[in-house]
Parts: sequence; structure tokens; C-alpha cells
Amino acid sequence: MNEARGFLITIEGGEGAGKSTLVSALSERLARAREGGGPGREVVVLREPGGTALGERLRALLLGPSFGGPLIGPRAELFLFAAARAQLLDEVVRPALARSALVLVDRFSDSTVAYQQHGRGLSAQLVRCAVDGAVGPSQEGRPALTLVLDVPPEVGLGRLAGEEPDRIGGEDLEFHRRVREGFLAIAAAEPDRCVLVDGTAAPDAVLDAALLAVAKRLGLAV
Ligand code: T5A
Repeated sequence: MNEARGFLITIEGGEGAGKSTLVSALSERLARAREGGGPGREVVVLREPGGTALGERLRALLLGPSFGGPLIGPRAELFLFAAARAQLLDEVVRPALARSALVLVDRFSDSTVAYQQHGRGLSAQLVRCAVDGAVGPSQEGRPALTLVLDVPPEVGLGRLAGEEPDRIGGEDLEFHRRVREGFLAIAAAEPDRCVLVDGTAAPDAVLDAALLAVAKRLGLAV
């Protein structure tokens, strides 16, 4: 496999934190950016779980309604998210990075740590095993930059009021508080990779913070 020359950027945070909104605005700005008068980089936008035929099928299973779907226990849930990620990396992310693309992913490994470890209560050791197994041994499946959008769960869930919650989004407030603590712990533990962004700020301010992080951390002209 060629050495990766692109950048993997992940956007993380709880329900309704504004990830999709940011991914859409950021991808537009990155697609217009030019480095040294060059033609600009390809920008690939993905979401997890999803982004491949297998990933979209797993998404439907994992995020279907709480009632009426198959019972999915916490350990099965962990490995289904890991399976979707392994496929996405092999089928889409690694080839894109090898083409020097900027790959923007709405949720990645940190969501597994926040939701399956902190939220569901699975052991750190088991979750690390699934996360590392999905990403594989090479560095190229590891994000160069992670933007963690922080909002209190009451705010994020409030933004989604009126929408039918999915199987995981419909968990109780205590679950979503643990998930938020999980994301905050990850951001604090890995300051070189993660930038914590105040997700309660206006969308334009969130985008500005993200652009600043991309420029400073990755040295990209945006
Ligand atoms: N999951 C996922 C795991 O448990 N483990 C894993 O390993 C992975 C990968 C994914 C679910 O799967 C779980 C986590 C999730 O429960 P999803 O469909 O991707 O589900 O759902 P979410 O990621 O939660 O996405 P949402 O659409 O619910 O929220 P977003 O993308 O964070 O928020 P967004 O941008 O859609 O905005 C929501 C609303 O808020 C407004 C928007 O206009 C919109 O109305 N908004 C703002 N309002 C005020 N200020 C801002 N700054 C705003 N930004 C957006």
C-alpha cells in the first residue's frame, strides 16, 4: 500500500451537537481551499456507521427503532460498529488518503469509546480491542485531527425534539451525560489530536473554530 498523503479529519460529539451541520460547511470550505496556488484537494465526506454498502446495512440494523428490530446486546453492538468501520477504512478511507484527499468523517472511533464504553459500560480493554482491530495496525487509519463538538445533552437532544430518536439516541439522559463525559475525557487525554469546540456557539463560530484548527494543526490554507 502506498504511504498515505491525505488527512483524516473526524468530527465527534453527542446527539444534536451540530456535527452534520459542521461537516457540510467545512467540506465546502475545504473544497475551495488552494495550497500554493495548486488545484485544491479532493474532499471525501463520510459518516459512521455508513459510507459503504455493508456499512449502510449495519447502520439500518444498529440505528433502527428500539422496538421491532432484532435484540442487539452491548457487545454485539460494539463489534457491529467495528465491522462497519473496518469496511469503511479498507474500501474508502485508505484509498482516498492514498490519493491525497482530505477525508472528513462524521463520527469515528471516539464515538465507540464514548457510547459503548462510557455510555453502555463495556470495559475499556474490550472497547480498545474492537477499536484497534477495526482501524488496524498502521497509522493511516488514525485521525490527524479530531474536532469534538461539546454541548450539554439537554441542548443537543432539545435540537432534535420532534424527530423520532434512533435506537441509541433514544437512550435516557443519564446515558447521554456519560457519553458527553466520555468525549470530554478523550479530548483531555489526547490534546495533540483533539480540539474541543463549543458546540453551543452559533454555527458560523463553530465553523471558524474548526477552520482555525485545520489551519493550525494541519498547516492547510483554508
Ligand atoms: N454510535 C456511532 C455509537 O454508538 N458508536 C459508534 O461507534 C458510532 C460511530 C449515529 C448514532 O450511532 C451512535 C451514536 C449515534 O447515536 P447519527 O444519525 O449519526 O447516529 O446521529 P448523530 O450523530 O447524533 O447526528 P444528529 O443528526 O442527531 O446530530 P448532529 O449531526 O450532531 O447535529 P446536526 O448538525 O444534524 O444538527 C442538529 C440540529 O441542530 C441545529 C441544526 O440546524 C439541526 O436542526 N444546529 C444548531 N443549532 C444551534 N447552534 C448550532 N451551532 C447548531 N448546529 C446545528
